[in-house]
Amino acid sequence: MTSAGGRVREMSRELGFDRVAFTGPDAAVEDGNRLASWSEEGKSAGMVWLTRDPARRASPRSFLAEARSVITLAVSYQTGPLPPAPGAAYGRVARYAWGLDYHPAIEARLDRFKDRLRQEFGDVLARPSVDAQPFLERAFARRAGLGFVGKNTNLIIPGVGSTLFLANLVVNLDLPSDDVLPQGCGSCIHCAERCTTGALDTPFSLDARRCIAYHTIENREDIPPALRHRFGDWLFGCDDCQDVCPFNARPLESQWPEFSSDRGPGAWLALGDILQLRTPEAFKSRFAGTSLLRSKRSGLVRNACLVAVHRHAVDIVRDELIDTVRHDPEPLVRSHAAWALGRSGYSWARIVLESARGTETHLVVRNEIEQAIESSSLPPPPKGENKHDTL
Ligand code: B12
Ligand code: SF4
Ligand code: SF4
Repeated sequence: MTSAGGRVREMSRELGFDRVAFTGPDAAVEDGNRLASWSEEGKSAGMVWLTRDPARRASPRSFLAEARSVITLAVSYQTGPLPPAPGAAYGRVARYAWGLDYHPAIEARLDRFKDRLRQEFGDVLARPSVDAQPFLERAFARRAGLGFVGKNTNLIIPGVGSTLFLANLVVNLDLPSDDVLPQGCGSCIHCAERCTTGALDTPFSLDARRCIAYHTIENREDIPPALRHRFGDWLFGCDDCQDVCPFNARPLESQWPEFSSDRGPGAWLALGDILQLRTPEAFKSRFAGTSLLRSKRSGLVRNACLVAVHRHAVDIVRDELIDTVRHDPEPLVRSHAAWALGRSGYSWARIVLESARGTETHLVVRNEIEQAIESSSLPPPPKGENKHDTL
């Protein structure tokens, strides 16, 4: 007869998860301390929600008091190689967001998983989690031996890679804990070398203040000026530290149609289209059902301004940028449009900035315009200024 653990493993495969492993509810206590010291160092940047109660994130009992085991699950979102950019005026989307938003896609399968557990084991209590619960998903996955945590802080599963989503079911069933996997990075430091902003200067500890993924997805404010010229092509998220990882050289392909590019934004988005999204409604209807909603309209349009400079596309999206600096409703966005115009080095851009200075009423934006006018007398950034430009 198949054991309870064996049956749960079979179910996870039948429901399309690529890997499964079990651990106990108290496995990640130390990781809660890690989270606390990480945030004390300031590395959580503006993600206050993440660091409010580290001990709570390390214990699934906070959302299921009867928890006896954690079923940790992984599903690949790898859907083939990066296609070439359709043109210069395009920004890159991180791979995890190419298809539909992963939360509802995974939650639907976890709901079916819950039903199957009840059919098999009777009145089982099961609480699903994909980001929605305060839960250290990587820590539990590592403790369960689902994979190991790499120096880039991602969970890596040998034979799968790290381009995977994690999900969990916390249950009141007793399941046998799996063995922890040995750390597999060895002397490799490719991810830290590749990270253009220095966010991985300390291995295993990402500094979100310097992370492109943090700024392009989570940061609702200014991109720090000192980092702006290091963002490369990234419009939403960043895959640099995963693209160079040897464990992603032959990744496991995703079997989930939800993650395919033709269901979502895909790898590249036209900057001109993004720069024209003037209202939250227009943004929501363009990106409904995708992960891009997370950045909000103002975040994505702000990011597009930066990418236009990196891809030497300011002249191509000239009309859209002029309209943005003059008419975008958010000061945040107008500021970044001014920065982009200032960095472009075009004489027409300087004229636009001078006229915007005359009409701009927001003090912070006016300062940004002043600085942009000053920097516009400098020569434009040479092609390839960013050593990782993919142009
Ligand atoms: C906040 C968050 C972010 C933040 C901060 C990321 C970070 N590294 O902390 C930002 C916005 C930057 C981000 C970016 C990305 N994210 Co994110 N993010 C999260 C979220 C919601 C919480 C992560 C967290 O708690 N961070 C705090 C730090 C301190 O915790 P941690 O990295 O998880 O590490 C803990 C343990 O792993 C352990 N640990 C870590 N290293 C080591 C080393 C040793 C030796 C030991 C003993 C322990 C240990 O201790 C840590 C603290 O408890 C999780 C979902 C969740 N609820 O867990 C998704 C999650 C981590 N993100 C995910 C993804 C896909 C991404 C991106 C790839 C998206 C993209 N392409 O832009 C990038 C990857 C950037 C990177 N290099 O990490 C996936 C990761 C899958 C994977 N293979 O690991 C998750 C799990 C979402 C999911 N359900 O699939 N993310
Ligand atoms: S996601 Fe990008 S910026 Fe963030 S640590 Fe990885 S390479 Fe660096
Ligand atoms: S690139 Fe190298 S050091 Fe970084 S996570 Fe992958 S194996 Fe580890």
